[in-house]
Amino acid sequence: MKRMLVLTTLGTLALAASSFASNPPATVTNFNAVTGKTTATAEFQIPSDDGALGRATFIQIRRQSVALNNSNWTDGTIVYAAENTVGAGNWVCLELTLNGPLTCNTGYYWAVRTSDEEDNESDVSNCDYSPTLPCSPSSYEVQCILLLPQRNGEMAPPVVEARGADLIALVG
Ligand SMILES: [Ca+2]
Ligand SMILES: [Ca+2]
Repeated sequence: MKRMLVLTTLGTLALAASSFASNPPATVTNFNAVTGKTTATAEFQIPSDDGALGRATFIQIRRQSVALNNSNWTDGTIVYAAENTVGAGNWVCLELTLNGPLTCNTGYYWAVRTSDEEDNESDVSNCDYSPTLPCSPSSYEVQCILLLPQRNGEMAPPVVEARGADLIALVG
């Protein structure tokens, strides 16, 4: 009787592990783009994956002239796409530089979608409308502030792990 109980427990654990693996990361609900004249940054919390066991391992951010959702996600222009090494729950600040500078004085919608190590894609996040600033010379640009310039003697990655409010620098 005791041996049968052990086998039953192991079988349950194996089943749980395989169903976890196909779960996508949680949906980001606090995505915020910050725009300057021709530059943009994004801040949000890295979502968990498979409950409390993991984190999103890949991040993709897109922009579009209309609100982004699961149905029209691939119509958007990719502005960030990279592996993620930051743990779930941490805030990050990312510079959205893929596909070049933005057009000043233009309406843009922004959203993020993450995936796990098995390419399971999360739902598209909340969509943030952040137009670029006027084209006048006095309009500023934005960039992320690297609060941790060094880590263990090595250059820090281009990602900031901290709460969002202080992460955006105004430039120019
Ligand atoms: Ca997963
Ligand atoms: Ca915004």
